[in-house]
Amino acid sequence: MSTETPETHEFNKGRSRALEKSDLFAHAEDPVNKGMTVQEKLKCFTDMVRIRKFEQAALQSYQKGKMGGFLHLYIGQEATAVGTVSVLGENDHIITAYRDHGHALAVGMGMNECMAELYGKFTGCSKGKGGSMHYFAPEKRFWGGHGIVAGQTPLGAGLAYALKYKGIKGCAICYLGDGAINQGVFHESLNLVSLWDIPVIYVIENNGYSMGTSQVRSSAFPEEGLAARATSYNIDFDTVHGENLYEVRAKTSKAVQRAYEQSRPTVLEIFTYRYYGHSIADANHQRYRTKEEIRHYQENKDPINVWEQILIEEGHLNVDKVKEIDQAAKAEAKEAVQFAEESPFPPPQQLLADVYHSVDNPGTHTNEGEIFFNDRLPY
Ligand SMILES: Cc1ncc(C[n+]2csc(CCOP(=O)(O)OP(=O)(O)O)c2C)c(N)n1
Ligand SMILES: [Mg+2]
Repeated sequence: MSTETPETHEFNKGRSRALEKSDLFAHAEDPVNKGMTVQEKLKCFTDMVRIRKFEQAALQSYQKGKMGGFLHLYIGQEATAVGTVSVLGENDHIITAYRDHGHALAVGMGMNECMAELYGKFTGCSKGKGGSMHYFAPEKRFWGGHGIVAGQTPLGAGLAYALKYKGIKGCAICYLGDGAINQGVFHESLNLVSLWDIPVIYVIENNGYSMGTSQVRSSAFPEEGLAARATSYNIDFDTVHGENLYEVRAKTSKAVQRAYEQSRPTVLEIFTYRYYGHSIADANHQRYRTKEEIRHYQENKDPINVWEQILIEEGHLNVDKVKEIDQAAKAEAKEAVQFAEESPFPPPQQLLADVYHSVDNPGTHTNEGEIFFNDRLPY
């Protein structure tokens, strides 16, 4: 069977027409964007550049054989993590799948702890025992980093349920891929969060592919998109052009307000694209999509370039400043590589630690099922 999938390309072309100037500013006047300070706008730009430079450095190290395991790159999708996280408040939580580097840096995790984790070092955010797919920072309300496709979707419902149960005004964003939407557990989650009015936002990061299978070949969907499946559960939904940070923020913010004010869930489908293969092991990714398709996204829909263009138009950025931000991020990533290389591996006696909370903390077991959360949340 040919691995060429012309229908994929057609689909992607359909949703990926080159942007016009009016597209760039279509959501600039949304209250959440109008109220942005210059500093906040530049922070979003810097955060996206940092994610990209971090991953480019990680890729180099991987190719030099410095790390093992999986490495799923987020390059091309940066505005989704940065845009969605940038509208969240102090009681909001996030959880995602294995393509998690972007979300981790967006919530403020450091490059050092993230790079060291890739190297399997004890200074990593999961003490070197999680690797690329299992970044965690509970104190930043980031709950991982999950390898089972859609496995995070009931957990996301649980995070939001806890907020409601405790009477806290907040929400949880649960990210999932386009390949995860056909998993039964996602549908069970949708049913419950609607039935019980749970303030969760499911963000489908539709990058067009589930490993080597295009989205059009794997999922039935109506004209309105994958997110329209939410209507079966009486849940509001929207679609988002993921290359435009203004649009990501505007539509996420609407969903956050719905969660805060009505304790209702939302499904958002964010159209995006990954430039690299599914993981670094996917060396054949140019056999299930064309070079032209990849180039089309890089040239016309790159989230960093689009935001750069917007900020230059608005007078907040110029070529020199872009260079400066770029170089600083590159230097930060280089230092993180050095930190990771110089860090120790976990001692063998730590192998079984951090697997079960009740094993590490004997005597704390109760039937309430809340131990882990109770001593980590500030409320
Ligand atoms: C339950 C389960 N089935 C299969 C796999 C193997 N697998 C890992 S990633 C993946 C593709 C998921 O694609 P998508 O949800 O679109 O996320 P993306 O990789 O594009 O971010 C599959 C099938 C898995 N990890 N878990
Ligand atoms: Mg996908």
